[in-house]
Amino acid sequence: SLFGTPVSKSSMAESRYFPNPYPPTLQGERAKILDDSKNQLSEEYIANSKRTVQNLLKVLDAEEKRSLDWGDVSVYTGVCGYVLLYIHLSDVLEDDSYIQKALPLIEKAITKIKGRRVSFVCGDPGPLTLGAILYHRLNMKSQVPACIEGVKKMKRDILNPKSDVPDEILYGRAGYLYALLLIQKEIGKAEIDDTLVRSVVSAILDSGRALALKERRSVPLMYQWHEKHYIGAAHGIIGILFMLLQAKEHLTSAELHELVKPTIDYIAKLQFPSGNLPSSLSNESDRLIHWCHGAPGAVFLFAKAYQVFNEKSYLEHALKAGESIWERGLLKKGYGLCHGSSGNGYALLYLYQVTGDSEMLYRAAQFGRWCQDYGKHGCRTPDRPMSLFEGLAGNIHFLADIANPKNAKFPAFVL
Ligand code: GSH
Repeated sequence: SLFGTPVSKSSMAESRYFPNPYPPTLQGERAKILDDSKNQLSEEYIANSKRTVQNLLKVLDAEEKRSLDWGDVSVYTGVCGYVLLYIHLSDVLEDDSYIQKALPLIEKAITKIKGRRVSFVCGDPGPLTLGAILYHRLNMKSQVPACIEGVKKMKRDILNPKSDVPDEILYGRAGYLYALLLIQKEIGKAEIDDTLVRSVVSAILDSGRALALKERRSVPLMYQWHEKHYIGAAHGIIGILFMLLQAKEHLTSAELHELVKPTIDYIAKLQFPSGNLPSSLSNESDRLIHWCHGAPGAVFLFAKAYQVFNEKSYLEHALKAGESIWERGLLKKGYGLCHGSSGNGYALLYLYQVTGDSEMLYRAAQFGRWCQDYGKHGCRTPDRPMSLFEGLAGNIHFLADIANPKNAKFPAFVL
């Protein structure tokens, strides 16, 4: 009715997240999250986190035994998401049994790849790269080259400017670049020739320059996916620029300062007063706060830009993005990495890693506490509830990582 309570835009937006129940600063926080020196997580917090990891792994195990879908071997929602988690657990828990758990999964996954999709997260380079890493670690040396060759073979589409391969992380060139950089880091520089890395970087820059020119943009690089100019980490400019910054040794100084930097500055101008960012250039709404769209991805880009260019304003943009995550980042969508609370927790953790500020560690740890209570908030169940990017496996990855906050890394994204 005329006198009824109007449904305001902000209350619609609010329905996407839970009000953050935790005090915003360390001061006055009674929960024992940080120890007395305030620079480290308390033993109690770490013990809780580790216990939760073990309990949630039992859930994952049972579900995996019941219903493993070999039709999807991707890192994003499929079998290789579990493989990635187990490799991670073998590292952070220093327990080789997880490698043994991953081995039969990767062996079968590699036989199921489809010869399409070029990215680490959604395509063949995921299973192939993880295979190479596992075989390398297990000293099954004869198996490594075929995996790496499989990854290299995909350069054909990547380097062809006429192919319809996009540039973003989830399906495109930046997602392929990640696979190359990961192989170099985990196995050795000799496995992937720097000239290949350079040619992928060039292809990404060429593509961005061409679109900016075609659209007569005032910014040197522009990207689109499915004809939309997405901004976020998964499908957009932020993810592409972040990957380029991680590959900066393969860029010339001119490329870094005259192409990448002005494009970051352009993105920074799009930041809302709240700290969040729009999901695409055509979208004005301050709504999505996920790693895939909005502030969490921007935290990674701005914080990395601060490290690379050493300009304080980037850090300010990153911290502002962090504020919006703190306010609106405990999501009703679930606990996953891509559009859930664990992905948002990783962004807060990255702010801690870049600033060393215990207030940021405190905030990330509160998101960790939320994720320890997985399943208890009445969130919606994702389509692939156990998966790494939508579901439980991502939540476990985050909880296992936060116990060692300086080394934590958002998987398939941060090197
Ligand atoms: N299928 C996904 C799940 O079950 O977890 C949900 C899809 C989803 O949330 N997609 C992200 C998104 O932001 C992009 S990757 N969707 C738009 C929205 O939330 O309005």
